[in-house]
Amino acid sequence: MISIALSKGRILDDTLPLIKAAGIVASEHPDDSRKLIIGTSRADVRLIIVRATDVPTYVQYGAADLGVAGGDVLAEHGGEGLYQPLDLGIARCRLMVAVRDGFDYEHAVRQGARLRVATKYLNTAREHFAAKGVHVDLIKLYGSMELAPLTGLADAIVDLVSTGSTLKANHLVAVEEITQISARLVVNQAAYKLKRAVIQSLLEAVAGAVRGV
Ligand code: PRT
Ligand code: MG
Repeated sequence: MISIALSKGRILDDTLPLIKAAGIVASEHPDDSRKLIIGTSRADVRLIIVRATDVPTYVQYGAADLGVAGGDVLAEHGGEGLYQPLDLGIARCRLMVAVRDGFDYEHAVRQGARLRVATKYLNTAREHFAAKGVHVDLIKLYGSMELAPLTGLADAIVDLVSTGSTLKANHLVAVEEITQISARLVVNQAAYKLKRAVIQSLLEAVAGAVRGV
């Protein structure tokens, strides 16, 4: 049996067509089902529906053989025990630093001011600001980062931006790009060795779907 960990939401929507092209069709749409384990058109493949941030954990411990996770989640997790053989090119966005419209970020950085930065990406943010030599106090949030600069919780946020409309609606502006993000297929390293033939053929089929062939 091969288990694939997927999260609901945008990654799922973009992943289902890719695995379908690889011959794997979910027997129920995860959005319409309360089931957390969903069978597929292939008797030897099942889908496990987990929180986006939990995908690397399921795959790392081998509770799922494969998974699809955003580059943001993987960077924050650290990727231990995971192969990352395939960039799926889906759920694309950018990890950015953003501030309230009118806040002079460049000036604050030049002055060597200690910035308060709210984010759910503590590790990634810590590395980014350390590399720039900017002193920051990081505040961990679990969602709605955009609220932090508006309420005085933080000077800046580190968050994902795709269309930019959430920033705009909240009078925030992006001032720095940390990295471009897309979702990747990840594989448990031990499973890759033990179930090599079946996982390899699955990877090739998904890679073909990504290339559009
Ligand atoms: O919902 P849950 O807490 O379980 O997890 P989640 O919210 O992290 O999951 P989900 O499904 O929202 O996102 C899963 C993955 O999608 C992320 O890990 C990213 O790799 C990817 N992704 C791509 C995004 C976005 N684009 C994105 N725009 N994830 C979140 N956003 C949010 C962003 O945080 C911001 O609040 O959308 C808002 C900005 O969008 P725009 O279009 O207004 O710029
Ligand atoms: Mg969400």
